Amino acid sequence: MIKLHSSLGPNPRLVRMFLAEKGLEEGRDFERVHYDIITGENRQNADYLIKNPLGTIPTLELHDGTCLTESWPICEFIEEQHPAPNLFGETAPERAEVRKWARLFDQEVVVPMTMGFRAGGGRPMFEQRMAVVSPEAGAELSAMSDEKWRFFDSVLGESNHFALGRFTFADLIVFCFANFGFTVGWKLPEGTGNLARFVDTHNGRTSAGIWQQPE
Ligand SMILES: N[C@@H](CCC(=O)N[C@@H](CS)C(=O)NCC(=O)O)C(=O)O
Repeated sequence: MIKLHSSLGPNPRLVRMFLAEKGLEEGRDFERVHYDIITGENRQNADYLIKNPLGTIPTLELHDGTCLTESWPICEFIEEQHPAPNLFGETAPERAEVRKWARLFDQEVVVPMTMGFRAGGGRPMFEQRMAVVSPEAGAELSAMSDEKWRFFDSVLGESNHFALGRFTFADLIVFCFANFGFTVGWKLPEGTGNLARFVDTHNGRTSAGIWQQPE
């Protein structure tokens, strides 16, 4: 059975939600192997570092031992293996649209938000394991990401979908990083009522139950 090396956090949960959206079940279609990232188990386990030299989670380990890393490419792999329901677009222009929003969000929100978190609230956990910026720079990065959350709120408008007028990977990544924020005490920035409605709506998805599960 394929193995998902998983933990707390938005990236493994993004992949788990994606698997759930595809109707793939833990225990039946894949095995989940849990790592305690609070204690840094993922960066101390020599076997895991062979699978993913960066030590980050998730990794998808295939039947033949091939290890795929980085949550977005893992999701694209799953999409190719399990095309229905479609989550990345049916045609090349549709896929470009979905990837455009995912790429913008990944660069403009995920990078500053996660760097800001590691330099602020996440500092005790992260400063021993990677370079983190100063608390002041972290606060600036968090402010930059909040400004981009406002941009995403404005482009969302009255829709609950960033691309193709239906649920896609672009919605999934935004939903997961909002939920990650909530788990670490972050709140949607003021004036982002569209995103609040978007999160409420997608909370109703069966796959979103993953955010309520203890690890
Ligand atoms: N770019 C990677 C990021 C992976 C990542 O940072 N994962 C977090 C969990 S959400 C992690 O491993 N944190 C613990 C650590 O870095 O030691 C991806 O898309 O999968």
